[in-house]
Amino acid sequence: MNQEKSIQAFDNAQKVIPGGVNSPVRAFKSVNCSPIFIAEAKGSKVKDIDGNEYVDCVSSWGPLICGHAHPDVLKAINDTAAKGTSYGAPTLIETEMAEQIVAMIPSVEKVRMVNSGTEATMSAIRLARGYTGRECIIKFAGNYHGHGDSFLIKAGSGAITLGLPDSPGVTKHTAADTLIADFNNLESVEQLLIERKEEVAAIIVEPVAGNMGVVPPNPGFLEGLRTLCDKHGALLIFDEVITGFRLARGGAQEHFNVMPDLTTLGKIIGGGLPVGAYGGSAEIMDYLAPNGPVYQAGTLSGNPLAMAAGLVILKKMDKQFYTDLNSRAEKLEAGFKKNAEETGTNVVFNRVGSMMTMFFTDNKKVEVYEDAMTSDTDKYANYFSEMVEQGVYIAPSQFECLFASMAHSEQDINTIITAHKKALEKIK
Ligand code: KE4
Repeated sequence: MNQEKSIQAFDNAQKVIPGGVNSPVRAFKSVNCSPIFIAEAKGSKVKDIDGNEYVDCVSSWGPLICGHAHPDVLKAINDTAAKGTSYGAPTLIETEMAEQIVAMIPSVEKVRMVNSGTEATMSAIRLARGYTGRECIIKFAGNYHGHGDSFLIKAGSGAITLGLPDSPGVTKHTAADTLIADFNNLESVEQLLIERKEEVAAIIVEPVAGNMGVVPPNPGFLEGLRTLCDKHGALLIFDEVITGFRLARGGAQEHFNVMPDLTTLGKIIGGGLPVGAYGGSAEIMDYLAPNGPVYQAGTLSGNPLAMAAGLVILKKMDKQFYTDLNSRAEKLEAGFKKNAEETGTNVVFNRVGSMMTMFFTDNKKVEVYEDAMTSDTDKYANYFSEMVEQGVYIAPSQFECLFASMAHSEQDINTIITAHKKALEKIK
């Protein structure tokens, strides 16, 4: 692939943007190549500024579950924008979005819109602390909940990708209130709850980890967290910024039938525009200002454009939607596993619904953070470059997800599987 313009663009960008990017993982550092600058996208394809076209498996890190520049989304944005873009006052479409989320997410009775997943998780733990009167939270090593100070301890996603799981700038007092447990290890959670008796306001978890690569909850893990929270008076927060609306209409909590006290959402809700949300029981949510004492606010929260774009997508999510989406993912899994076997490549492949990760590891399983950390990130970097060379755009990190999307055609699926096999053969 000729990427001269992207290379020059990156050089220019670095003069005025830290690292040349507005989010670290986009710098392609862990895959040892210069980042691709995207010019445009449509459906399942993205095109870079050198004119190269790729089948997209990143979906902007999850939001574009129906593909890029969906005509229905563009129409909704255009029609809404024609009437104005933001008022900083209540609008009917915000109520419509809230009603839609309440109808879809089983545990949510009331919901507050914000502008990113980070804002949603930051606000959810503040609400949990305010509601319980307690100060500590428990998170899991390798889980990523955005870049809020309380979460940049043993964080996943771009933080582990760059080897920065703990960030400077987070004060020791803040870090002291974040306790770290091990994903899929209930004993590690109970030990903290006993040690810090009655200090833990909430446990926040990615119900399916997506930010150390995809790591599903072991049977009983989520149920165990629910039981422990009830026993110790802590709130259970499901961070469904990735899994929400992706695993099912009702997200992971519907998929696994485990109900959290608070749910954080993002990505898919905005149809590609900046949105986050958090919700829960009316009793807990009414602790928020202006009804209650816990403060949270935002100039562009509930922005009409983002509401319009997101509602178009959420309203497409019926039973058939998930049947069709997951059948694409199943075909990818079957093809990837067959390729790995035929090329004799040692991998572990984890998939839940339409989110999946192939770990380059000699491990037989990846069930915990330490398993994911055995991955050969150099091998992943070579694999990434080969896939891009063949016109398939995957996450520039071993510790992220590959997403199937409704825009992936049969031909796209075959293109991805064929490229995958050639890439495995090339990097042997
Ligand atoms: P944002 O603030 O990036 O909208 O959401 C933060 C967030 C919260 N919770 C989960 C489970 C998340 O996955 C994220 C953000 N996801 C990453 C990719 N896995 C965003 C990509 C990036 O940082 O550029």
